[in-house]
Amino acid sequence: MNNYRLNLMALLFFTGLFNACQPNEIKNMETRELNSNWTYHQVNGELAGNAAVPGTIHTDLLANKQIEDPFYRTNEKNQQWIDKEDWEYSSSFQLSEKEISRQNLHLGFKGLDTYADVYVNGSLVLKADNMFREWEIDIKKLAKAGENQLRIYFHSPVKKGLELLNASAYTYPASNDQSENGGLGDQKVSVFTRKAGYHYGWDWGPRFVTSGVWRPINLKIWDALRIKDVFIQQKSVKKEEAQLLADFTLEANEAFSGKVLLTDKSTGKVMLSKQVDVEKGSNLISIPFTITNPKLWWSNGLGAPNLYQFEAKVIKDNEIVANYELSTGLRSLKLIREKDEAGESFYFELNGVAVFAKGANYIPNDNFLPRVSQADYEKVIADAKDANMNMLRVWGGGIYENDIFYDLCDKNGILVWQDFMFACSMYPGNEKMLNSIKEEAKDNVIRLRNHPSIALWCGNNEMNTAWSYFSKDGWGWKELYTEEQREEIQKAYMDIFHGILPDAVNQYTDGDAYWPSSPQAGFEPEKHAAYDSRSGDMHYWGVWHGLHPFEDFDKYKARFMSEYGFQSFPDFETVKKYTLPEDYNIESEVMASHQRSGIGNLRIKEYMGWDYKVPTDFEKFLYMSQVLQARGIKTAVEAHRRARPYCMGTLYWQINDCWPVASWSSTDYYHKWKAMHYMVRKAYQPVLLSAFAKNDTLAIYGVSDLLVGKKGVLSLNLISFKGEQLFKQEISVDLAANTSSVLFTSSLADLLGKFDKNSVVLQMEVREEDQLLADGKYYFAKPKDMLLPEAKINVQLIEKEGRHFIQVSADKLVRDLYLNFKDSDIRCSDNYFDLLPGEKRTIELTGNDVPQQSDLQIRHLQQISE
Ligand code: BMA
Repeated sequence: MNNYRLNLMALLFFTGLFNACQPNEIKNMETRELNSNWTYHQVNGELAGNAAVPGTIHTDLLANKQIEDPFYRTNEKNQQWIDKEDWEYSSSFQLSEKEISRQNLHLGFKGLDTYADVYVNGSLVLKADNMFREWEIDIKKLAKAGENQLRIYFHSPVKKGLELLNASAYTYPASNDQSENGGLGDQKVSVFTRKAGYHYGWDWGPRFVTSGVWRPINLKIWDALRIKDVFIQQKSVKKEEAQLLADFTLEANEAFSGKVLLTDKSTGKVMLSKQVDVEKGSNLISIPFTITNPKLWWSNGLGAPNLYQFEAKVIKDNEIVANYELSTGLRSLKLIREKDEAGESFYFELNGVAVFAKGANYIPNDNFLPRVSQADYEKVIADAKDANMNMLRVWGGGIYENDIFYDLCDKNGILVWQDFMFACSMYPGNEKMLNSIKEEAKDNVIRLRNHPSIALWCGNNEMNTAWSYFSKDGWGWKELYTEEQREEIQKAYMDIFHGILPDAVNQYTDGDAYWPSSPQAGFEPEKHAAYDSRSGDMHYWGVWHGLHPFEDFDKYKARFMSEYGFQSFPDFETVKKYTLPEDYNIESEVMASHQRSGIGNLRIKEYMGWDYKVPTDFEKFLYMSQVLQARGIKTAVEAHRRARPYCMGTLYWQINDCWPVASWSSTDYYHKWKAMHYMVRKAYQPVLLSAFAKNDTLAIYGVSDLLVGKKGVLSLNLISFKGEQLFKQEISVDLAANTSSVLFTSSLADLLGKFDKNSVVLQMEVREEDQLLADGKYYFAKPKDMLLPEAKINVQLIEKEGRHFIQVSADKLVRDLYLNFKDSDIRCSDNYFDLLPGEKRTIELTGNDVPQQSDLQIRHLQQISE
């Protein structure tokens, strides 16, 4: 006998022994993906080809070279016919005799967009009508051994929408539905269909009302019993002990007795084990358990986002009949709304700690969702984390995101403010619609409820403010209706946002917070005052829409700022990807079609003129728009953070883009950081030094999100732009924990002395011993009034152990220095910064291209002239 056979026998022997004491591997549940071998064809036309599942009709047409890139130049315009067609998708799958003899065969659709008739072997098994729902169909009776046909007929969502619109007694407001661009005149059909609102266009997005199997399809095969769902209810979570309740949803073919087990996968420890008897059908079995000294889940900046991996099993006769895996984090997370002198607080408390929420609003990453890759999701969440964020708001005009989004938020300590998918419109409230919404809420709340990152469920975006049923305010919508119609629309609003949705949150979660509409000045629907800063959350659009100056960010501080923003253009490298040189003018047809805010260009120019010189050169204008945006949002973030604990959150609009466009985003469609994202990273650091001048006094605030107080030294250094040190002061300061405090005040006149405010900068630093806690700069004049000297900039490219760096220094102050490597994908670890005279910075360069000195382009404020 050779060694190989000996080893094999030993292996078999030991495996046998092992099996005698351990339950066997699961034989029961088989899940098979049905995402391959799909084709599509145009129902009333010639177009056909191989299809991707998950996918969309637009991306299939693109892959088959039947249309051009929808995002290039103005291609969107001539692709509006696609959403007026019906499309059919077909595939087949094999089943063995053995498989069809199994007790259960279910076809699962994670998402169908949207009006989809599904046929199995020629029989209609489903008429789907809600993109946000999951569907599962019993195909046991229809399935056969050998080949099985699967066919999905997608009705044009636009034609379906028009049918519903025509059948409706009146139209509904939908301010961002770009019906004209879709060739529909003023017929706004989006509100009739449970489909991502932004597919119909938005003020940062094109109109592509696509169709397709947008999430995976699978086939589930099992016998006696399956674990459909496990929910770990967190009854009480404290440092010493977590009291939990595991809810097992078991589906049995017949009455069944067996053992339910929950193990901690990382330690193998059995958390609970119980003999249960279940009945035929669906059974909810709740079993309490505790974990002593749990590893708590913390948000980014406060601690480690510890997660638990659990595995549930049902065991009978030493066989694992069914299993289910899940991940969760243990934490106590509450929305604290308590009456106080001003009104009512609005903040999140995580494990007993008041969290100042720092983050952004988040929109879908593409118009064609299935092509958003895992790497894209990882990048967006990494960008949030790297910018010191701890919260993202999944905004209501997009989608309930894919599981991976929440997995990444869990892993990276990013709290999620989750809107339900309703935005800037009013929706019909007929029975069919309400039932559909009820099922949609159930599907998504159940799917997402184990994620520790979910902090809040919010009913909708801006509907209550816009509609303002109880007051004269609003966006002029209710005035368009008769008394009776108005009552009907209001009833639908109440049914959904004060009925169905909070009921779903109450019924399916362990007490998650619900907030009816963002913004809202109180829970009751009457509290829709848009700029009431005493209670609730606020969307402050006085800056931008209302033409308020950036300085007004300090006047409108709410309890929680859930939206505010300012636009910029993406950088020239990104613009080049969707334009030709002849388009290089912000008013050109192509650039205008990649700017969806009607007032966008005007606003950018107007604000720029207030603070900066407005360049006529195209590339310089793009650069300046980013510098301007960064300045605006810095002003806002600092004002909100200084105002803690009155204000306890700041989420700017918006972190990402769904196509290459001029928008309020801080990272563009290609995940390239704009000036604002670099700035936000600094403004969101755990400790912030923020200088703020009012009347004649300058106050320097120390804002700390750290949970321990710090004793430090604040150094103030007044420097001329040319490099003379004019004045220096060091002060011992107490930086209080988790709050904002004034560290220093002075009259501006005293600080400046005889020096010209247009030629000096105040450099601020706070250190604890050798550790720099924060630094910052304060300028005394508007950028356009500053006497910026001509500076000599030195740059040097360095390669060290395969990594690339650039070292920059200058003899005089350089403002808003932007380093770019032309026609490359090189990213700079820092950019758009001010360089003090004599300061040297080393910046890492990453990307696929090797940085070349000859490609380096340097921009800074001194170069900008009108
Ligand atoms: C907010 C959002 C979006 C919009 C943005 C910019 O109100 O809720 O509807 O894209 O403003 O206008």
